[in-house]
Amino acid sequence: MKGIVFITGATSGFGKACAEKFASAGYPLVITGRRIERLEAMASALRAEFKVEILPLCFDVQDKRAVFAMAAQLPDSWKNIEILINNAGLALGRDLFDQADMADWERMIDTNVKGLLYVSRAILPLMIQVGRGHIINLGSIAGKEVYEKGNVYCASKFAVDAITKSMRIDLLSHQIKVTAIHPGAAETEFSLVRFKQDKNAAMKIYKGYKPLSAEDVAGVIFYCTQLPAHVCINELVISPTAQANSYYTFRS
Ligand code: NDP
Ligand code: 8X3
Repeated sequence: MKGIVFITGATSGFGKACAEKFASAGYPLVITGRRIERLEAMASALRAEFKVEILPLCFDVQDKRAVFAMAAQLPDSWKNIEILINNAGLALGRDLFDQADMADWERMIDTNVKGLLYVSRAILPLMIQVGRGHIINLGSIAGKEVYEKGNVYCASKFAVDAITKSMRIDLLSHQIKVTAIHPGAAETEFSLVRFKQDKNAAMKIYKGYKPLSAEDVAGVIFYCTQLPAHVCINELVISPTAQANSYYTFRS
């Protein structure tokens, strides 16, 4: 029997593609997000297509109480969590530091940093009890190099990078693997969210080259989880071939 995969931000993009990838390989899944109608539709579709158990859970990762209540209420049969994919996250705005909306800053920090911390702390006792586990944190190339108007989004992903490294050290004695995945430009709902539903601004990001797809990233995440117990990929930076780093993208 395969261990359970717990995915945050499973209603869209990388999280949804991970849900499909792991379900197709026979893993039982906990899929989470704030949009309950999407979670329920996905759960029905994945159960029907792949004959796997799916538990949809609706909560906001920013809400510490809700996160810990969710973990406390997990039915016993859903406690054998082997893989946690800390994927829920967002960018809001692309503005100069002195002009950015501070409410956007707060939401990015609350979601990308504090949300990841809450979910990890809530789920970790289950992994520690079983004596194994693998945590995958979604960072970004924005957490490797700061770019203009990236300010707090970049900072939140630098934090994910640092948290991943310190988790790996502090969880050594529990033999829990910790991996950071740092994608470059990938076409998901990410830019629509960042530009607050402005479709033109969102589409411009992906013009003139082939961005990563959610499935590209999910495939890499899946690969990282399939290695022998003594092998851990610490981090991977993945970009479209047309993108060298945060500054250089070749557009036709
Ligand atoms: P999407 O916008 O397609 O998906 C984001 C997911 O996060 C959604 O399922 C959303 O679910 C969930 N989410 C957002 N806020 C919350 C919250 N407060 N509580 C619970 N769930 C939340 O984006 P991506 O798939 O592209 O992004 C996934 C991760 O990858 C993010 O951490 C992002 O920063 C990172 N990333 C993305 C890149 C890209 O170019 N696309 C590149 C590098 C990293 P719901 O709205 O239902 O709550
Ligand atoms: C998303 C990639 O380059 O837009 O994390 O910051 S980027």
